Amino acid sequence: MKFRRTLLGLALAATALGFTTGAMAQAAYKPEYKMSLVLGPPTPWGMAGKIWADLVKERTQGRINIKLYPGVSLIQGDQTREFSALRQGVIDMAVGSTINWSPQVRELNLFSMPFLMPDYAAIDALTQGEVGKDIFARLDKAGVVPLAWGENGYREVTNSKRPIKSPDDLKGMKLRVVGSPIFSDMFSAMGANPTQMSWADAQPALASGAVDGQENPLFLFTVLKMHTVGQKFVTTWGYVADPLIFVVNKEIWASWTPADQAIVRQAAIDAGKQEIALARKGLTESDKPLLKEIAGMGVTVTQLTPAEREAFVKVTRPVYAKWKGTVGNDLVTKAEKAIAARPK
Ligand code: X2X
Repeated sequence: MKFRRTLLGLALAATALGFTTGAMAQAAYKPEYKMSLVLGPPTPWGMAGKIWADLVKERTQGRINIKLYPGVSLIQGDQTREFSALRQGVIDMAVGSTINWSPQVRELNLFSMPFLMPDYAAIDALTQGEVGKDIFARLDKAGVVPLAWGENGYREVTNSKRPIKSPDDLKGMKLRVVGSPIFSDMFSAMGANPTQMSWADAQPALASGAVDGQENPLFLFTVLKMHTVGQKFVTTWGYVADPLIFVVNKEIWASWTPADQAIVRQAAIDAGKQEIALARKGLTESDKPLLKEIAGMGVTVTQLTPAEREAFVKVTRPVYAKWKGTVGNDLVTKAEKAIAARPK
């Protein structure tokens, strides 16, 4: 009898304790978490955020409630400040592009090295392999909690002037480029006239003709109807693809129970998988329906032959060599090996 009473007492104490820790943790949760994104739904990038937030809400029964802030509105559209804002807690979580965080984490420039990743299997060989783990360790050290990979995609060049088939066609062309210096280096090496600006500034600049062209994944072309702002020429050259990374601010992460951390992590992994499929839709099928859709908008779509592509590879080799040192020789060599060994 005495034994039974002790057991009961223990059980009651444990329940009370469990209740208290649960309630304390609960109290530390914010009513709403702020997720930063550059592109909102219906782009694949925006869907990455939405799917993640929806899964988390559902699986935590609303304990973790996330609001999307597309257009990097928490930092007034200045996407190159997103990583610092995440670290400082101005932003609670984000699905961000490797390009936008590379000013703070130089290793992320790996994915922007010209013609490093010839196909989707090459991207996967990096993000899903040892290189991906190295990059996550680096991000952790830089002060955020990395959870999963997504994809913005292959960045193809569009312009209002002429079909681009060779570096000569780029001569003097004024192109908007993202805020990482490797892009200015590449486009200067190809003979173009690159100007760095945020995506928020790029849209009016395209509309007014202040710039002749830009480069971004093609779903953005159709979502924004870029042919209506004079973008009549598209060249698919697959020179660079930017992955997306799902991350959480470290203090926010630490405020969640281990069970909720596991839910948020798994939801990011699931959302990333779904989103990568969306990002590749229309581009991985053999007849590339997305290119047909763009051609149907009255746009000239130029698909480079291997020989034409090679001319661009050649003029950007010095940029590759220079940035190999900046990114880190060991990491780039590891990436080159992983790509060479990818399943084809
Ligand atoms: O600014 C861009 O071009 C965009 C939307 O692709 C990124 O945020 C990297």
